Amino acid sequence: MKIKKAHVSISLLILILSLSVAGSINQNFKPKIIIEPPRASDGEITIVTPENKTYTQPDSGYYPATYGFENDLAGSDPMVMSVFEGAGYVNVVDEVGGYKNIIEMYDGISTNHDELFDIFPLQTHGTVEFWMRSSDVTKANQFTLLDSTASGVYGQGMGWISLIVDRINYEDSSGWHATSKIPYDNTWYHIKVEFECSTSNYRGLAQQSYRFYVDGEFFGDFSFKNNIDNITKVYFFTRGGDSNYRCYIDAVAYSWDSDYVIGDNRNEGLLLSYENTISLDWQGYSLDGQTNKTILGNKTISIPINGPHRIQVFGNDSLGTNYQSDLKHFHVGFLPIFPVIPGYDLYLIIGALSVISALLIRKRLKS
Ligand SMILES: [Ca+2]
Ligand SMILES: [Ca+2]
Ligand SMILES: [Ca+2]
Repeated sequence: MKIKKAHVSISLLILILSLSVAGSINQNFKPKIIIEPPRASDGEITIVTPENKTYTQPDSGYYPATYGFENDLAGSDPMVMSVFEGAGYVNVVDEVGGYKNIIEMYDGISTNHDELFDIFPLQTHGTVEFWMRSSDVTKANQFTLLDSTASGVYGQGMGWISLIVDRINYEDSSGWHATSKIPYDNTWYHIKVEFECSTSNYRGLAQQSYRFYVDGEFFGDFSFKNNIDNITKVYFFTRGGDSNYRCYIDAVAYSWDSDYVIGDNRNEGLLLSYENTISLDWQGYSLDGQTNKTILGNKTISIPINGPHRIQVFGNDSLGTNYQSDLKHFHVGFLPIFPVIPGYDLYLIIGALSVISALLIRKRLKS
């Protein structure tokens, strides 16, 4: 009887062990997709992506942002930001270094520069984040935030930040300084700037100060170059005296954009793309039946949580007629990250359990 009991215990032990091992190996589960009936549409708007499938990874090279340039044509100026092409051109290009739909600023002469800029509602504090890359970091690839009195890059502002002479340099109330950060040619950098003009202590910042992060590495806090009480412009620009290089920008995002969550542009998202057969004055989309978000066209959205989702695009024309696409169903099934048990550890565990079992049997047989 005692031997039988020991047998039952060992069998149970092996069963539990087998189930655990099988469970940790079988990670390629496919969750069920719930298909709901689509709403009627006359085909004026047709969603191309997301596709009706399970996404296990994001759309490569598409970063969610306030401005991701997904709706711009290669070779054209961006619709959502302004340009000054004093030294060459500022255009949208399809892809550079794996990043899709980005801005290229080509500076070809040493007597003028290029600018990509945007004017937004006055902010007393906030965060601006984006991706930046240069074909030559010995030459100046610069950006700054300016106030409402500024009419160009030399106007009043926070101070300039520049990738130049193989360093990241910044300007504050006492002049130019070099950080310890060494940038490389043809490398994308994620840059985040936090600023505070007022006394509201935004993210712990003192009045008229800023800080920035490069790929998450912190630099700050620095006093503003000028005593300004608002920020309303962002400028990216090349340098007059430098020439024959390219500066790239993507995924410009603002903390005051109610449709954007700071941090989301560090990771790739899903591309919402669609076609419309009629001209639309207003366009928007709704994810999972949430309130419509206004868009100008194709847009990268942040990855929704694992599970079934539905998305729909709406629009209206100049006569006020409303249109809608069919509902597009898709599934997000990113694989959960399980702690990995290496093979040799597994054999060690099985070996140890076998020894313990053998000892137990011996003990029981003796008693
Ligand atoms: Ca982009
Ligand atoms: Ca252009
Ligand atoms: Ca130049």
